[in-house]
Amino acid sequence: MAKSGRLGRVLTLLGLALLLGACSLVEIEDAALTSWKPAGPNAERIDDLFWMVFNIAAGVFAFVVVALIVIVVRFRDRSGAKEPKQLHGNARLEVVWTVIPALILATIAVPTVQSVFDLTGCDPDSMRIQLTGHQWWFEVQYPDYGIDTANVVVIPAGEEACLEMTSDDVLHNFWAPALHGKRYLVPGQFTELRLESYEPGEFWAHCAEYCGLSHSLMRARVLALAPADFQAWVEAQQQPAVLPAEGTQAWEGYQVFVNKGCTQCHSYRVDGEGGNIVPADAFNGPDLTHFASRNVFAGAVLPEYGESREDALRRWLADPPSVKPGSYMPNLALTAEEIDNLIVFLEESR
Ligand code: HEC
Ligand SMILES: [Cu+2]
Repeated sequence: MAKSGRLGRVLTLLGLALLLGACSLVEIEDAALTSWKPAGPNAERIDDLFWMVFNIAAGVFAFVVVALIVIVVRFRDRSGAKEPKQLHGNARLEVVWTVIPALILATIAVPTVQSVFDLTGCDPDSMRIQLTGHQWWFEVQYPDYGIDTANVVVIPAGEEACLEMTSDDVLHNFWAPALHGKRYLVPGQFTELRLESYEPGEFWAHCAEYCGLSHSLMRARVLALAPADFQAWVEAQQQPAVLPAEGTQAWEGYQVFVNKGCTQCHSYRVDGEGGNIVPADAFNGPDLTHFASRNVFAGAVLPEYGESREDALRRWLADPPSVKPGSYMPNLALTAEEIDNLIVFLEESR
């Protein structure tokens, strides 16, 4: 065999091995962005459609391959065999092979178009959640409850919640594959996405449109809670922060927070004295009132797998752009002591 032919074969085999290797990732906990495990009615609808189309395509493939093999074997050139009968123009055959594919395409088109319409927009009665894309994190607001949080979209299980999505800067896209397909977040427009999970659970999401340097670090979570737990979560989020007692380390951290520029970008709701901290709009960062109630932060990329929250926070506060290139949270040149105090303060902000 020619050398280049052999190389081609080896490369093909390697390519196939890589491709198959990717399938094994599906079972790993870390590869949670799989669309093979629908966990709600909308994702299930998409999954059903996918399998229907796949099965039809597999049937067509099998038919073509079998027909090809039969023809190749039956009409192969044998010594002494006479040439098979030559046909030209068979109206019946041509009608059949036009009508059958047309029927197959119609079988696919009708449920596809129906699903596209059914999956677009929300039930008008469903709970509204506003999702705003920022480079590189998701802001999550509940207008009915006056809640402002980040990166973790909390919904009640077994009910539809409606994401009303927009962007503060460039195009983003929200994709929680266990619950739905992808949909754009467009500056100056609102798009809707219905989110529903059958059972309580935590689902991974990712920005699915390239949006700048840290696009790959713009993730999110959907946390579906049992309805009673959801109510409890709402009530806890509605509370203003409890300020730490004077003289404690958390209090020292609060002093750093109000004196080191954090409040230029981060809101923090406190009761009474001093009132709410609301930064100028131009420098919007996540609301930190209940920071510690979120299990992930900084676009749901921290803490990294296996890292403690404290280590992750320390890394983040020391130099955000080194964790997320291009981050709009600058390195504020904090001392180690300031960072320690801030961590205690933030981790008490439940
Ligand atoms: C110039 C604006 C700006 C300033 C000043 C700033 N931040 Fe941030 N901060 C941000 C932005 C933007 C993000 C979101 C970054 C991301 O996820 O990509 C962020 C994220 C965070 C987060 C993660 C929040 C979450 O839930 O994802 C924490 C904690 C935080 N900042 C703390 C602080 C502290 C403490 C200070 C003061 C020492 C501070 N920030 C100063 C803009 C700022
Ligand atoms: Cu993005």
